[in-house]
Amino acid sequence: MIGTLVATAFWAMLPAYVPNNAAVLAGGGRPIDGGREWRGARLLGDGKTWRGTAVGTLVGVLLALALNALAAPASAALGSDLPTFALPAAFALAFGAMCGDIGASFLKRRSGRERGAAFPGLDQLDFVVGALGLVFLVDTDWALAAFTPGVLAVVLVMTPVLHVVTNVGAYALGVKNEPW
Ligand code: CTP
Ligand code: K
Ligand code: MG
Repeated sequence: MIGTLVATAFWAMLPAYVPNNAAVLAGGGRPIDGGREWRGARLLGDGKTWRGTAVGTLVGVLLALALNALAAPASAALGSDLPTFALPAAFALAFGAMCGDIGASFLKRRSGRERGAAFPGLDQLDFVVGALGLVFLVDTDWALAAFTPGVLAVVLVMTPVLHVVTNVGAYALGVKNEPW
């Protein structure tokens, strides 16, 4: 039962988990804020770029489409129905995750944190709030069916753990500048 919930939560959130990691690999180029400042600090900072955001979103959507092709055999193996992703839901999960991360950078700059500074709690959940917020807004029926209360609870507990593990891993591999 809990195994099924964890598998479903991981599957449903994968299109939201991967964009931020893809952005780390693809980042660079023009910052979204164009270097603009607001109230004595950068609006977002050099860590939020057009290219990172676009590539991250695209990778998340493509991953959702790949999962759609695997949903039938994966559901059979699990013995439980895994969700498939309609295009609006796929886009909302991926782009919402990127927006949550961008919103967090806005808040970091407002609170005097430089690019790369940690903001415990926000760092681990910004993209979840963005992804779930946008997908419930854009495709409410799909979101209610995929994210039942049990799945939602697992997502909120599992995501911070996965975030810490992937970021420490990416830092150890030299892909990321900070382990958060
Ligand atoms: N990145 C990007 N565009 C985004 C998100 C991330 O280009 N929308 C890339 C940037 O190269 C960024 C790296 O991924 O430096 C790591 O992302 P993140 O940790 O979110 O950014 P930080 O550099 O730590 O900046 P911030 O303090 O604003 O979070
Ligand atoms: K971040
Ligand atoms: Mg960072």
